[in-house]
Amino acid sequence: MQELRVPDIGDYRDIPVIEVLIRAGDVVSLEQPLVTLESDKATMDVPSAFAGTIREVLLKPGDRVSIGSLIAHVEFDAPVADADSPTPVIAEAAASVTPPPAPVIAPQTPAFRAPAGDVAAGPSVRKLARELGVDLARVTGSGRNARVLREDVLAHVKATLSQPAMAAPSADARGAPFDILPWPKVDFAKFGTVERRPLSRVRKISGANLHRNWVMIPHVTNFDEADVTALEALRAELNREAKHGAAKVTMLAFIVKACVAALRRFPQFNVSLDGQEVVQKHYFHIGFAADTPNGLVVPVIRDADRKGIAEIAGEMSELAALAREGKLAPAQMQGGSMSISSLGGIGGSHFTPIINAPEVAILGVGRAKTQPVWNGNAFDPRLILPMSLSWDHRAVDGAEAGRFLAYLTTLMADFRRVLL
Ligand code: CAO
Repeated sequence: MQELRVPDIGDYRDIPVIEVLIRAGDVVSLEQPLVTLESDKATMDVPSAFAGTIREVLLKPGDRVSIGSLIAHVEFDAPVADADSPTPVIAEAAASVTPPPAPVIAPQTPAFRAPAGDVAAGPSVRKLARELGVDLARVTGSGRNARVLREDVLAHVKATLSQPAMAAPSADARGAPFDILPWPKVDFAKFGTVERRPLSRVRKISGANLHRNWVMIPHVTNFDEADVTALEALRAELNREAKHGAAKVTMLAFIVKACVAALRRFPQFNVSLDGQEVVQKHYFHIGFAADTPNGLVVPVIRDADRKGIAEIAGEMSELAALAREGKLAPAQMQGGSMSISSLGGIGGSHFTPIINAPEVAILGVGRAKTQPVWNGNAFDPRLILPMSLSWDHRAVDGAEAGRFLAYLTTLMADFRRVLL
């Protein structure tokens, strides 16, 4: 049987034990924290110097300890004979804290080390967090080096309480929580000059929506290419013929129309999931991602099935202008059947767009490029449009998605088929 005692902890005397982390019968590993002490400057875990079985615990919360105080009796598996045991680390690694000198009770001196999570916060803040049941790892610190202050804990509690109460988890909220690490706290100024500015309102809203959609929807993305040589020739011709002042006929307007035709043929893509039910839509409203100085918004072209190409192009241009001015009404961004995200005017080929819930599919459009295509006898220069379809695997299956995208590319290659 061995004694586990408090090692040299520097100039500290009569430090309160705030937590006892072991019980008789526990099997502890080397350096496993045994008790947590809290001085007026720091919180420290005392790790075990032995791997073994705890036979008796001689401390309780509230006891005060100094160097040499008995913590527990342990029946050890193997003694530690490492004079170079880890350098002591104190939890409060902030500038105000002086680390204690290296332990002197060699060779079996336990080292002091930061508790898991290693959040920078003072003892009184930790105490407050404990009393309020707040996990400090979840609190955003506003102090120097992201140190958590008293106000941060209170703000966290306030924010949590102001969230809508959940009497019982809904079907959508049930499930295992994500056991993920807290967001890294970095003092960027250590690496160079930086400035901080608040997120725009649009980015806050779109970011929260994108995050939810990314996490909750099982996305799959299919890639394909459409030969739009003939369609581009038609578009150019229509624009040449257009009266002065008429809206430009865009590739995107054709794509909207092709999506309507594909939704008609594959109505399982014109749905939303609502709990245990599928809501089948009999309307054809198509959203399109618009880039604005303040972030991404998705205006919706309503009843695109009843509108012609020129009308769709004109409406898109108006909605995109409203979006850039930040003047879109909420109703102009709701009710989509599916959405299109086009980077065709910017560049790039395939990408994986995030579904705009509660829709179940989104089409990503890349930049068309002239490419040599084998026609059986020779290579033909053809204008090839990259298309990426992300779809919700809860609502549709891979074969259906393959057919949907293949049909879209067929329509784009021969737009007369949209009439069929
Ligand atoms: N392939 C090749 N060229 C294309 C193309 C494509 N798929 N799509 C458009 N172009 C060309 C057009 O021919 C036009 O060229 P000209 O000026 O020489 O005529 C130019 O790109 C601009 O296109 P456009 O006027 O037709 O505009 P658009 O319909 O492509 O885009 C809009 C409108 C609102 C979608 C766009 O302004 C926008 O915001 N795009 C970004 C969308 C976005 O951010 N998506 C990502 C969301 S996920 O973060």
